[in-house]
Amino acid sequence: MGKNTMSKFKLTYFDFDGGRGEPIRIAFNAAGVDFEDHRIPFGEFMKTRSNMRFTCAPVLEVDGVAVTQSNSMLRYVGKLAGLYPEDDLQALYCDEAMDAVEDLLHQVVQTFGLEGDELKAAREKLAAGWISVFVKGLAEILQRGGGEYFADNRLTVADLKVYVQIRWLRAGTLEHVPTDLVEKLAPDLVRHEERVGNDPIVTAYYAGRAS
Ligand SMILES: N[C@@H](CCC(=O)N[C@@H](CS)C(=O)NCC(=O)O)C(=O)O
Repeated sequence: MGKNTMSKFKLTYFDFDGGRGEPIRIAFNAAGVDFEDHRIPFGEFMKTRSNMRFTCAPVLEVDGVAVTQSNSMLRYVGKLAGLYPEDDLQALYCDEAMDAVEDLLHQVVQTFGLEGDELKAAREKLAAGWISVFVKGLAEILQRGGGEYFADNRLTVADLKVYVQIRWLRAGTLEHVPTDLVEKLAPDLVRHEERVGNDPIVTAYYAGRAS
């Protein structure tokens, strides 16, 4: 069987241009494959999540059949788009970067829902702890890939996943996490964010979103 570009795809995720869903949206666009970009308000998610497998978003439906796990989806859509390495070792490098971002997200979400001094303390601990660990680790594997991309010496879905998260960390969305933390710890990741943000695959996606 070849690449499945004929199915009906529906991606359910939150209504913001980030998180686990965003790299999948960009990859669908890069593949030239139509998909239903089903964006749900957080309140609706909380009401319906008990009906969702693993009670989590995103969910990708392929011809009505639901699939979970964002990195699995990203690999799949990456293959449709030609943005996933065919070489096994390069695929391993690509997967490592994507899974590292997943692990980081699991640490970050522990601080959601906290308030006031408790939030401040948790976020400061997170910034000095897990965020620093992951930012430095990602910079290390970017160097292994040659310094510009994580795998295959070209843009892959790993670059899309890291780009979305570094952009988010630097945008100040995460209260009490300094926006210059990434620049201080890993300037190469900031250059990477700029490189990927200026890639025609990414600019084309956002140009389409704006119109
Ligand atoms: N391993 C899953 C994790 C999914 C996950 O944790 N999704 C988050 C949203 S990004 C979620 O459903 N969060 C709601 C919550 O934990 O309350 C994946 O990669 O898709």
